[in-house]
Amino acid sequence: GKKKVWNWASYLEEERMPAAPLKLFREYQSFPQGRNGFKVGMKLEGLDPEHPSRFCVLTVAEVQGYRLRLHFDGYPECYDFWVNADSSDIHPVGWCEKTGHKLLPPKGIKEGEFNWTSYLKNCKAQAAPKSLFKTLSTPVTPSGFRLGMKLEAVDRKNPSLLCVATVTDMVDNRLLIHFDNWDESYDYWCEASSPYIRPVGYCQETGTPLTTPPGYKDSKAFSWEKYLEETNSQAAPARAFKLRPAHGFQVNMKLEAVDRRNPILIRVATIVDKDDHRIKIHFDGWDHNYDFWVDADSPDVHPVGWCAKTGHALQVPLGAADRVGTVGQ
Ligand code: MLY
Repeated sequence: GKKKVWNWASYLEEERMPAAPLKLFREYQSFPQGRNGFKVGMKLEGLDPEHPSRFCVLTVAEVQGYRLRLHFDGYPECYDFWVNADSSDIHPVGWCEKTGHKLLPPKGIKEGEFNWTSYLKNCKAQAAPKSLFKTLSTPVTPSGFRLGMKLEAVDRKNPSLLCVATVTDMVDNRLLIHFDNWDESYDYWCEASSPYIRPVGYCQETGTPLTTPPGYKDSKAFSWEKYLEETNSQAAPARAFKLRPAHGFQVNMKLEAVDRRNPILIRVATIVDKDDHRIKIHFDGWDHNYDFWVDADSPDVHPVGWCAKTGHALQVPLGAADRVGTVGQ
């Protein structure tokens, strides 16, 4: 028989489920304004997703639709990762120097010996033009957060823990959260509206246990007042925290989501559960074992039609090609 190609409109009708409405998505999850102008081989600076406090020398290794695969210069391909073209995690060549951030050189080049001009010449490579990077649509509003300020923050790798933490970097409207006396591997970036950060005193007020810095003397009798004094630091002011309202996504809404296990792929997905700030994603046609929780504002979650609009392949439900819209059976 003749097969029609899979399409969202008939699929939604057949499933009798709604597409998640556009208004529920953040701007960077929704349909982009411009094109992805990045080309394979272009070099740039960006955050290491495994160590989000580190800015690294990266090369565009692959382009698909509005996404790019980034490669750490000098390192094996297994560390490559995917971002959207308008990611806040990437910056043009020279950005680190301009903003006073340490740039980790490519493997094999010593810290003090890296220089973009000669490196680009040696590699015969092009720096990704500044015009390709996201420029903030709204100006950065002063936030009340300052470098070194202390707060209570959820350890995202151990989400049951609320811990003593410090703002160790700020870029545009984002804060880098670091856990006191822990290594950088638990660090993460968030906005002032994040549900994962709370002002000093939140745990005491709510009767939640506070995880104190490892090795801190009498952790049982932890006092913020004493700790702030000892560390010669300030608490982030309570007014700086602007907890965002719960998202509006509902169970059964459909969307397009990056497959974490194979992030080159974006799949047809359904929301199967939710809490205030997260949704649980199910990939249509796949076992529920693969379902996973993701922040509702994740850049890996997109409205129905995003792949088609941006020129990205979309993985349709398993078996759909043989089942849906097949004529003459
Ligand atoms: N079981 C983990 C817990 C680490 C928690 C670190 N947070 C508080 C930053 C471990 O001991 O490695």
